[in-house]
Amino acid sequence: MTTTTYTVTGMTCGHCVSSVKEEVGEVAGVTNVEVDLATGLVTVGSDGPVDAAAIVAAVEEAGYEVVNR
Ligand SMILES: [Cu+2]
Repeated sequence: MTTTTYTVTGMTCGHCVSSVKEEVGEVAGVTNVEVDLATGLVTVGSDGPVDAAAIVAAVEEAGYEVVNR
């Protein structure tokens, strides 16, 4: 499994975490999503390459922003 980490701003509570997990989890190829609320780190697991732009779009769809795109 490959993991890629993104820094997301704007998440303030467990609901935010759930929203990000849900949206990012729907991106093609994504098998696992871990979110650390305190640091804003979102770790995306996949079995193959995942389109980073799709991850950024999914985070934005949830209402948050990726800092290190
Ligand atoms: Cu929240």
